[in-house]
Amino acid sequence: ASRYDVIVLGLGGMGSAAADHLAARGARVLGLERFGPVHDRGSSHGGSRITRQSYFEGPDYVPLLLRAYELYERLEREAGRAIALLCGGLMIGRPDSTTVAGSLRSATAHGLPHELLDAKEIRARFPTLAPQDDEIALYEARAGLLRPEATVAAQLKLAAAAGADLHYQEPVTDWTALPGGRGVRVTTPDDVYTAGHLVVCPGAWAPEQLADLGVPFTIERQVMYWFAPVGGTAPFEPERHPVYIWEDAAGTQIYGFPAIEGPDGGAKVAFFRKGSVCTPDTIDRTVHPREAREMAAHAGARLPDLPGRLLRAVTCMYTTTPDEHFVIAPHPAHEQVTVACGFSGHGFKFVPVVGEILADLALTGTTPHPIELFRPSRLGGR
Ligand code: PYC
Repeated sequence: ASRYDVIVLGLGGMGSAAADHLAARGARVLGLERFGPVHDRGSSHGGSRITRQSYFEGPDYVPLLLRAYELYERLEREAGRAIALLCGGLMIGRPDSTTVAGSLRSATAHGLPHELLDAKEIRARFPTLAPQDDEIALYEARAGLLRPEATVAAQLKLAAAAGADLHYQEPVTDWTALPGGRGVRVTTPDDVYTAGHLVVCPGAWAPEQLADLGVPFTIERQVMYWFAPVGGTAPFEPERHPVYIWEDAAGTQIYGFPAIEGPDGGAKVAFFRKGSVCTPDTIDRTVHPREAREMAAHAGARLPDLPGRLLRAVTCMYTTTPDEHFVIAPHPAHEQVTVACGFSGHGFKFVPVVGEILADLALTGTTPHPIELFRPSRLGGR
């Protein structure tokens, strides 16, 4: 058996961030990943994720977002690759919608730069969009997109360069917190490892890896679609097209991106949180024609030129908590274990700050970042 300071379980967005931050601080780190590096079996693939600061999910997230923006810039510099594209973002809906009212609340509480646009102004500035007369938008110039695969690759590269051992195709079959605070023992099909601390970033494998946490996670199958816009991608290019989240009168949200993959790559759009319950083993990876028709109809009612030909559709998973807030905390039953999970479909923009928090918790037992909202006990957990 080999002994490490910290073992990181899972090397998706959050786990690769933890490995990066821990290794950079000089910890002897082992990362264990059930698939290969930068895979498409979990929740960190699909080419793009939205980033934004006027956060409709709650003003408490804003300080973490401001730090995440700094850390994403640092990651780009250190890894020498482009990750963020801040093309601007629109949060669209009726004035009293969660998307608009919640974003405005965060922008106001934190003095974040933003503009409010009425339907006429939206149509004039962004001619691909066709809002209803009673819809408005909060526009944020510093919103945009992040590239998830590039993020994970950059973090793995930096972690390895700082000395982390990263093992792929090696799932954790068991982990045990040793009595008397003597660290942890982690078992895989290949070996048994010990460490002073375990950081668990299980993504959609949370129900099996964190069964004793007592949090009722729901694993949801989600679908991302790429359409070739009618008339070509030019009006959808990021120089003139923002990312958007668009809530209708029934509360259904869609989100989408500019065309970032060249003239043949189309533009991505998806429903936000309209998934079906699954497990990582039972998820249906086939996207069915009726699903694509529903997406095209909903998107086409708002962006009439977007749904031309369907180019591609890919599934991924959300790990959702009952209140859709994250779980980031020391494990309540084991002080030598830290958990980060339940990102509920809105976590990727926080990846490097979560890495920083996990390194703080694993190495010092505490963090200066505000993570009170993310304690598992709020959900009836232990
Ligand atoms: O967190 O901005 C977000 C987001 C949009 C769609 C899914 N997540």
